[in-house]
Amino acid sequence: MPDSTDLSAWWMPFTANRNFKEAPRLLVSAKGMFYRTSDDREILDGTAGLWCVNAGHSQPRITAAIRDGAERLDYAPPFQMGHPLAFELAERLVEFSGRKFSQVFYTNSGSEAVDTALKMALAYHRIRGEGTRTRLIGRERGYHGVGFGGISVGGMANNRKWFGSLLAGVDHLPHTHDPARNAFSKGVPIHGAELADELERIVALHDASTIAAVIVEPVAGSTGVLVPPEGYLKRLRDICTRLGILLVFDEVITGCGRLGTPFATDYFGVEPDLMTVAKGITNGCVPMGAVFVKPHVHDAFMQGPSAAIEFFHGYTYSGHPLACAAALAALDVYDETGAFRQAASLAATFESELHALRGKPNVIDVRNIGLVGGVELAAREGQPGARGMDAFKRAYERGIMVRVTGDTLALSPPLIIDAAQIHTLCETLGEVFDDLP
Ligand code: PXG
Repeated sequence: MPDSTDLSAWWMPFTANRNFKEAPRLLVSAKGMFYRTSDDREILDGTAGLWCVNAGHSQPRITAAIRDGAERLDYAPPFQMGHPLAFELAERLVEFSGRKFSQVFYTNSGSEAVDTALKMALAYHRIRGEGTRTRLIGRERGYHGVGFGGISVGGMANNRKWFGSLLAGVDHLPHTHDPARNAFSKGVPIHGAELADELERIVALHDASTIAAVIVEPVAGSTGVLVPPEGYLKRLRDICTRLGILLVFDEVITGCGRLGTPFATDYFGVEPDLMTVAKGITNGCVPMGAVFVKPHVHDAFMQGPSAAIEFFHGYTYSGHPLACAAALAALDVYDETGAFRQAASLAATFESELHALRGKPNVIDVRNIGLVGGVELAAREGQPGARGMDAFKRAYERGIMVRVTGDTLALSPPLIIDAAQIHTLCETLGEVFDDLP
């Protein structure tokens, strides 16, 4: 194990750097459902890395595709140039979306996908002669990555308060967390569809003619797994449609099979105008994100002279050949292994194992949908987040990886998990809670 001085040069993201470097958790290899640590322990991956390795680690077909791809075409510029894999993948992704969307715009991360979608929404209205629509509406407790657009519409105070005045003209819907009515809901909670009507209140304040888009995570992940109340997303959709506001679903974690369907839009039967995707699109193996676009949005851009650039936006690595190779292989694997069906068929087991934690010390809520779970612990007096962090560390010592956000532990295992491994994850968490001060 390197000593702490060897670790100083990497300023780690979203990490208590000094605390981590005193007792580092180093992962040196991974295969299937397991990580291996630098002290040669096996860790059962309860989080698919960071919600991304949906087909399991070091998936041989994806690894081979990346290796072969690197040998064939290392890089190709995406501005006024192209390469075949990027087009092939775009077509496959459109197909993968059930042709709900007609185009994809590539980015390299979820944060970039979000900022791209927001810019697309603003430009869409302007192109159509509705340039007064400049406001963006997010939601309290939302997480949309770390770009200035994403943190502006996002609703997690710590991700915002350090960074100045952010984007102007942003407002927020209330979050949907309602433990008084919905604690220990299995799947979609019953109460709270009316919270979508808050959009009407915001519109009344600003006027619809000033609002470009509403962005929400269909299931909020980073804030601690908030499942949308029954009927909520449909109500948001109806209001947006009625008032000419674009609806963006941020599917960075809900996409690529997490709920047992290709996307949350399929699960809930509610369609956004734009959808942001990342993480599982390449099984987490190469950074990639994408914005999926409905035809009416895309077509609005395709009106001017054909020699004119339609959208002044893009990244050096948009549609990077290695990411495309990884994504194509990931789609093949998802398809051929029936990974999403497996996720769907394990969801009930996952739900009952997770809810068996009800009654353990300090457990104040359990939430779940598909292969996403959240277990919320009561905060220690005057120390929000401390009990959750302690639980996370103890779980890791006992050989399972979970995510912690505040005092909520989140589970989002690779879709290849089996029932016995689900049991191990939940049983181990239960043991951790039994001993946790
Ligand atoms: N949107 C959503 C909904 C996300 O969950 C992003 C955008 C940003 O993606 P990138 O690729 O830029 O990180 C995310 C990322 C957690 C956790 O602990 C979740 C994310 C990232 C880091 C931690 O739940 N999601």
